[in-house]
Amino acid sequence: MKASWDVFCSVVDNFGDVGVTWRLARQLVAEHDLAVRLWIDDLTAFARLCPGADAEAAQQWQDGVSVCRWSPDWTATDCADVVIEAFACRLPPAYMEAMLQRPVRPLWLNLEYLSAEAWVSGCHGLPSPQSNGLKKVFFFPGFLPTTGGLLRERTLVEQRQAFQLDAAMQRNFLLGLGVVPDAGARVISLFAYENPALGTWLDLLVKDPRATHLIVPEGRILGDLQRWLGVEGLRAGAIEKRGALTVQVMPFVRQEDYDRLLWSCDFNVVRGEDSFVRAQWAARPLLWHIYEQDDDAHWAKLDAFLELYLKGLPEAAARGLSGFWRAWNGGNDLRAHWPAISEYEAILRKHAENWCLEQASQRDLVEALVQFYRNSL
Ligand code: TRH
Repeated sequence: MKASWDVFCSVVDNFGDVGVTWRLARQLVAEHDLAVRLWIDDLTAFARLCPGADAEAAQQWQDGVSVCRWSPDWTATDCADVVIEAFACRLPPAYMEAMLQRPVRPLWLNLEYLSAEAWVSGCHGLPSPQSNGLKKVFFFPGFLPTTGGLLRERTLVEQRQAFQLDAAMQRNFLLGLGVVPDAGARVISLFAYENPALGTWLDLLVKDPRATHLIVPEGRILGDLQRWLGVEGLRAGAIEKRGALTVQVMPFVRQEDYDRLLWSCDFNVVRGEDSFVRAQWAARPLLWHIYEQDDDAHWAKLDAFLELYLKGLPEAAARGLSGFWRAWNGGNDLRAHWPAISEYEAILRKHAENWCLEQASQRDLVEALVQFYRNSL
């Protein structure tokens, strides 16, 4: 019999929680043939990433995953062999009771947020005995072999490489989104949180000798973009031209298409956790708009990643990239940093490919989870 896995996801805000768990659940089914239920408390967020989904259904099948609405009034259900509590969401008390009653206790894992900080290696896989007698294990994604690794589908890198070698496929994909960049234009995707300094970068792109086509999925950055453009009611479908810069707003697309968009671009602005990882698999230079934390804990995370990522880059390129990332995340003027990124574009691109291949040579997160379960038996 197939092992059963329950993945619990509480949507705090944005799309990262549901984005990560949906990807994880699909991969458990597709690559390991497991019986997976994904419990989500906000199916409207899920339906944005998986447009065929029903935001009202108590249960539905999507890509072989049983997607279940996690409603506040919990109906008793059997617990699975493996229980994943994503990002420390709290399991329903009745479900925990079922875990306690089970003759063979399930493996209970808390899947943590991604961080490149050094302490992660020391905490990955640590058990935490609970007062009710159950034991929870902390499972940390990460960039080093001493962590749980990153979500990466088995053939992802090959698919991405084939796509990037095929100019017609890229053109057709963009055409399908209604995007037709001018010949030779630099194509950039922009998926970020609010940033009042956005205009300082766009001003440079307007005057750049090279044309830029900026693709902006609908979302939180639109307010700043709108202010800079001096227009109102900016929404999907809008195309605005200012000097050498064309700005195009597009609708949110399904996760697979968002991947292809990242693969099609010369530079990707990404945020949070999942798009940040996907941009690394896209092997193109990127900017990470990190999710801001109240106690400023995100700065340590940003610097820890930069320390790993910048290794091997010429100093001026590394300085340009880290300056751009830090200025962006601080909401500061971006003009001093972009020229180096433009100048070192080819080097940054090669570096991004090397980084992708180095990361892809490590075990992926789902493989690591499945192995962890096997070892626990
Ligand atoms: O939406 P986010 O800002 O999510 C954040 C982070 O995960 C953060 O760490 C967490 O604490 C917070 O949520 C609660 O960014 P993220 O992680 O990149 O998730 C976006 C998801 O949306 C990702 O799976 C990619 C997907 N996506 C699409 O499927 N289509 C699209 O068109 C776009 C722009 C994104």
